[in-house]
Amino acid sequence: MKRVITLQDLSCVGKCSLTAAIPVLSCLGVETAVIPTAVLSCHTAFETFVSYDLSDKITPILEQIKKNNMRFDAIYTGYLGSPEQIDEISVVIDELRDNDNLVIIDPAMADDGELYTGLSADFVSRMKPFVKKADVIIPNLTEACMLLDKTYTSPSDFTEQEISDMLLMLSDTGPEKVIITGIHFGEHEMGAVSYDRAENTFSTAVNKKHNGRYLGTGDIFSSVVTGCLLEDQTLGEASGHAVDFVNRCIEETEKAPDRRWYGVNFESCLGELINYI
Ligand code: PXL
Repeated sequence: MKRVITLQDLSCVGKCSLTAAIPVLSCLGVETAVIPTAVLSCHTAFETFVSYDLSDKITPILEQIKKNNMRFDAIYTGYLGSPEQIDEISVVIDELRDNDNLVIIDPAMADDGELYTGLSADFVSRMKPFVKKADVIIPNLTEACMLLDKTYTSPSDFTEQEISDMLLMLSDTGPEKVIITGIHFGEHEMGAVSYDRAENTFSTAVNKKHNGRYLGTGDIFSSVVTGCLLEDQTLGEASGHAVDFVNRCIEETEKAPDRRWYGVNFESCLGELINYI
C-alpha cells in the first residue's frame, strides 16, 4: 500500500483540508500520514475564527520521522497558514524527498480572484519559489494567475490558447505536471486542464458547471489526484476522476444548500471512489 504524508491545516468545523483529504485518500486505498500545520476553529470563510499556528511543531515532528526512518511515496501540501510556514514546509520536502517519491503542491491561497482571508501578497511571493520544488502542482485559475503575475478578471475571459500557455509557463518553472482547475467551457460546463511535460501531453476534463462557491472542493480535487497518481494513473486520468468526483460532491450538496459553508457533502459519495481505482 502506498503511503502519503499530507501537510495542511486541521479546521475543526467546515470540511476542508485535512478533514477532506484523509477520508478521500483512505477510500482511494492510500495510507495517509499527516503533519497538521495549524488548528483553526473553522475555515476562514466563516465570519469569525481563531487559528493556532503549529509552525514551531513541524521541525520536532520531522526529526522524529527521520529518526524512525519513515518513508513516504508522496509528500502532498495544501493550505498553509503563513508565509513563514512555507519556508518550514520547504525544509520538510527537502528532507523527505528521495528519487522515487512524488511532491504534490496545491498552492491553496485564493479563489474567484481573491486571496483567502488572512493571506497577503507576501504569501504569494513565497509561494512562487515554493511551487518550483513540486513534481505536480494543482492551482485553480486564480492561483495560476497569481503565480504568473497575470491579471484575473473572469474565467470566461481566458482563451484555450492562453490557458495552454499558462500550463507551459508553470511547468517551465519546475513542476513536470500541472493541472489548472476551475476552467469554464461555455455556459454549462467546467473542469480542469492539465499538462504532463514528460509525456508531452495536454488533457482536458469536463463536467457540469455549478453556480456559486463550494468551499473545500479544491482540497478534495487535489486529494483525488494524489490518490489516483499513487495508483499509477496518468495525469489526465487522475484529473478526470477528480473533476467527476467534485461534480458528484456538489450535486449532493445542492440537495441541502444551507449546508454549503460546512463544505461539500462528500460523505455521500465516498463509496464511489472505489470505481476510480
Ligand atoms: O479549502 C481551502 C481552505 C483550507 N483551509 C482553510 C481555509 C480554506 C479556504 O478558505 O480557510 C483554513
